[in-house]
Amino acid sequence: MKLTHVLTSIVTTAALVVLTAPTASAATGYARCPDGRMCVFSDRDGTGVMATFVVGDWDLRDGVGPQGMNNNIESIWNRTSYSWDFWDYANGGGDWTVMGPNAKGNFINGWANTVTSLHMY
Ligand SMILES: [Ca+2]
Ligand SMILES: [Ca+2]
Repeated sequence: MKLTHVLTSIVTTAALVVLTAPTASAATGYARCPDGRMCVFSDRDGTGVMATFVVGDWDLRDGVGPQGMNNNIESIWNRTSYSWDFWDYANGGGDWTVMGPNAKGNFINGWANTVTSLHMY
């Protein structure tokens, strides 16, 4: 149990360092992702352009919501407590995959740079 407490303390301290960084732009990679959001990234390992979602986006091609992410997502971090669906086509069409709460990582080959819609359920 003591070891568990030590590890928890280390994680908490690290989180505080991020939160007290001088500017938000100092955060890089996955650390940019706010709690309670689905974060998607244009490159692997949380790098590149980041877009965040509260409930999702039925069409990443249109002018509503984040721009430039259609067929351009290579990694994600689900910081919500819900599962999310990701689809190849707009409006929940085509092949789909599910990312559970706290899922974090790179899309495998075949899913990288294919997502056109995503939604929490
Ligand atoms: Ca959109
Ligand atoms: Ca697509």
